[in-house]
Amino acid sequence: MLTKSKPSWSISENLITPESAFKNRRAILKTIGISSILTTISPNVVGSAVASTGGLNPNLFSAKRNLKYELDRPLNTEKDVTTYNNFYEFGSHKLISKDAQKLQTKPWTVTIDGMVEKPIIIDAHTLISKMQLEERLYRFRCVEAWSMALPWTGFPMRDLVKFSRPLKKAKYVVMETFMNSAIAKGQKQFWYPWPYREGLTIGEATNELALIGVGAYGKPLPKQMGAPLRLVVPWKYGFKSIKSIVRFSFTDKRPVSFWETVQSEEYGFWANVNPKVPHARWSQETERVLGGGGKRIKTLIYNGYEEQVAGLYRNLKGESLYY
Ligand SMILES: Nc1nc2c(c(=O)[nH]1)N[C@H]1C(S)=C(S)[C@@H](COP(=O)(O)O)O[C@H]1N2
Ligand SMILES: [Mo]
Repeated sequence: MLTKSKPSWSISENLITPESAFKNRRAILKTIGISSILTTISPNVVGSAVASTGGLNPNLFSAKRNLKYELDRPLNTEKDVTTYNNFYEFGSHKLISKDAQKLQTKPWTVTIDGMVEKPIIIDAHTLISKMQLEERLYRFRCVEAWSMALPWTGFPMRDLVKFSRPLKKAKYVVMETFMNSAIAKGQKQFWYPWPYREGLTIGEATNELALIGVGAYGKPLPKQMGAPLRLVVPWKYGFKSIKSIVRFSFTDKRPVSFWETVQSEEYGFWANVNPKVPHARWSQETERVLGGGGKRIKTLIYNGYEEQVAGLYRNLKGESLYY
C-alpha cells in the first residue's frame, strides 16, 4: 500500500498496480484454461469474494477505461475496498463482507416505474448486457469522513434514464434496495425505515458523473459492494450511493431517503461533499484515507468534482445542499 503523498493532480503508472496485477493474474488463469473458476469458486474462499456474473461473460466487467476521469491520489487496493463496507442490511458495522454473501443476486429483477411511458420489469443482467460498460477511476467520500479511490465498472445513469423513457413531468428518480430480512438480518431492526431508499433529481441522474456501478477492479461487483447494480455519485457523501437496487421510480415529488427519515438534520436530500460545512457531530474538513495508516488529507468541495457538478446547484436558493 502506498502511503507516501504524491504531488496533487498527478497519478503515475505505479499507482494503478492493484488493478494491473489483477489483470495479469486473470490473463494467466485464462492461458491455463481455468478462468471459469472465477465464477464458480465459493465466495467465502477469497476475502474480496467473487461475484456471480449472472451468465454474462466475465470479460465484460473488465471494460475499457474512460481516461477523462483522473485521480489525484493512489487507488486503494481491492482488499481495502471489499473488506470495509457500509451495508446496514447486513449489520451496522464495517465487517459485513462475509454476511453479505448470503445475498442471492441471480436472478435479480429490476422494476422501472412511476412517471414513465411504460413500466419495465427487467432482469438485471439483461439490463447490464444492453448497456455500454466502461471503467472509471473515482474518489469516494463517506459522510463519516473516510475515503477511498477505486476503479468502477459501470454505465452512465444517463443511459438508464434514457432507457426508462420518463415523462416530462418527472423531476426525481427514487431508488430502492432489495427487502429480505431472512438473509439480511439488519432488516430485522424495525426502527430503520427499510427498504433503503435514495433519490436524485433528473438533472443529477443525467449528469455525466452519475454511474450505475456493476463492477470494480475489472470484475463483477462483489455482494458487499452492492451487486448486481448500485449507484455511484462521487460528488455526494457515500450514503447517496445506494446498493443492490431493485427499483427505479420516476416521480415529481422529492423523496425522503432512508437516512433522511432516520436523522434529517444530519443526512439531507442533497448531501453534496463540502469541507466547510461540518456534520452535526464532526468536521468535514479532512478525511481518513482507507488503508493509509490513519493518514488524513484535505476534503475537496464536491469531492473534487466541482467542474462537473457545480452548475447543477447554482440557481438553487434556500436549500441545504451540503448535508
Ligand atoms: N442499500 C444500502 N446502500 C448503501 C448503504 C447501506 O447501508 N445500504 N450504505 C451507504 C454508505 S453510508 C456508504 S459510505 C456506501 C459504502 O459503499 P462501499 O461499502 O461499497 O464502500 O454505500 C452506501 N449505500
Ligand atoms: Mo457512508
